[in-house]
Amino acid sequence: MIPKIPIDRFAIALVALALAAVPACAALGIFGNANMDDVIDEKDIEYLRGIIDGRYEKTDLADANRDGVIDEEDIAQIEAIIKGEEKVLWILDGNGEPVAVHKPVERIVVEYLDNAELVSILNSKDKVVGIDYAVAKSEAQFPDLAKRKNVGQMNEPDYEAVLSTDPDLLLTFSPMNIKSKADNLPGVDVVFLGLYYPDLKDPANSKYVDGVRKLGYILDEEERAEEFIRWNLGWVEEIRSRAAGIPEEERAKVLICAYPYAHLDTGTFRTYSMIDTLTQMAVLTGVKVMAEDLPEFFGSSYNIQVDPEWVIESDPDFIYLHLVAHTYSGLSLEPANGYDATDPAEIKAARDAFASRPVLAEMRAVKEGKVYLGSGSFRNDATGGLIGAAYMAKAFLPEVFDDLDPEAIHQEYITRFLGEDFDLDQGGVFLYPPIEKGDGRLAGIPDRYAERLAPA
Ligand SMILES: [Ca+2]
Ligand SMILES: [Ca+2]
Repeated sequence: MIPKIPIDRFAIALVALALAAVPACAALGIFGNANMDDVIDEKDIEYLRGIIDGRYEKTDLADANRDGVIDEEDIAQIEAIIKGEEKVLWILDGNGEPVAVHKPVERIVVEYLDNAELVSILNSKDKVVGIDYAVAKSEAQFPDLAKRKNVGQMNEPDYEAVLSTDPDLLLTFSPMNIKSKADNLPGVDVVFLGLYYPDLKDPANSKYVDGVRKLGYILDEEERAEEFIRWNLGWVEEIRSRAAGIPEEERAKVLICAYPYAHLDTGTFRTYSMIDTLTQMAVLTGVKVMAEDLPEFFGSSYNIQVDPEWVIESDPDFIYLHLVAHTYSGLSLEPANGYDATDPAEIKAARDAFASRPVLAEMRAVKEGKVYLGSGSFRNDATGGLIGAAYMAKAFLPEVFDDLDPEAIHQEYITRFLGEDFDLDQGGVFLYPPIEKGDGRLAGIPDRYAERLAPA
């Protein structure tokens, strides 16, 4: 679960972009990236020499060793970063705050799904010495990592448990409490990468992509990070370019809600604002999200509470209910979903319970069977919303995305990037009802349930 945070803390000042010598892209948030592009290389050394001899203006990331002066020592630091031999790497974290990371990093504690996945992607599973509650509960997804020391839920950390693993680095999921975590974990570098900001309107310049790239530098896996970023951005662009052809008046309307709020008759529903990955995924596919008409839509809070009356009046074409299997705060919720779920019976029962609420029965999406339940993995994985968007695209717009196979993208992510043997034809409950691919093959739940779906 994501707490509220202010979103306006983009601390990378882009003053440098006014300079002719600087390319127009978001700067890799590492000190030493003197020319403010997306890599640390020889050009930064040249740029730094230009600053020293007065030809170029100082940039925000030029002071590579952060000692307040720009001199030969910064050139030495950049050379060390290029060789992977730096003792300390200074970065701007996902909140735009400077953080020192001591290298080499050999022992890592990961919080929650995205960090566990990203460390796996960057060939560094062996360095994980501690995991949080959610990863420990996810044995099917993380057969190796789930066996590492479980330090508990990290919303309110057990600091002794974390310290008992003697970590060099703690990768935090939440942008909150970073300072108190750092204060309570002497000798441990606490880093929030910013993976929860995929900005699917402009993903190449997002904090998510920057976070992937930064962890590449921290773990000396820069090339692997770039390989993953290229793959990810390629698919995002594929989805975007197809959605671009949908005329405005033909855009399907989708209501996204958190399942626990939608299911329990609490008198309120929870939908999501534009900064939330769920909303961004849906928008990427070319649909209109119902929340976009709400005044809070462009606000800084992820969640927007709405009345059942608003939900009923909005009468969308589709309802998408977001599930969470294991929360960041250490709870396991029903229905079972994600990699570790194998039988869709629970998610089907959950859908039936929602659709049978009398107050909702007259909604078009309910009557037409266009209510989807989606796994929390889609919001909290390390793909920045890509996999969730691929499933949504196929569910909401099957004609536009006729030959897109979300399961194939998902399987490639698991096999090629996470490095796991997990087979989506055999296990996992990610979307219900599933996508029928023909010939008895399904995407979203294992293929063996195809018969159960067939009309009697
Ligand atoms: Ca650079
Ligand atoms: Ca310096």
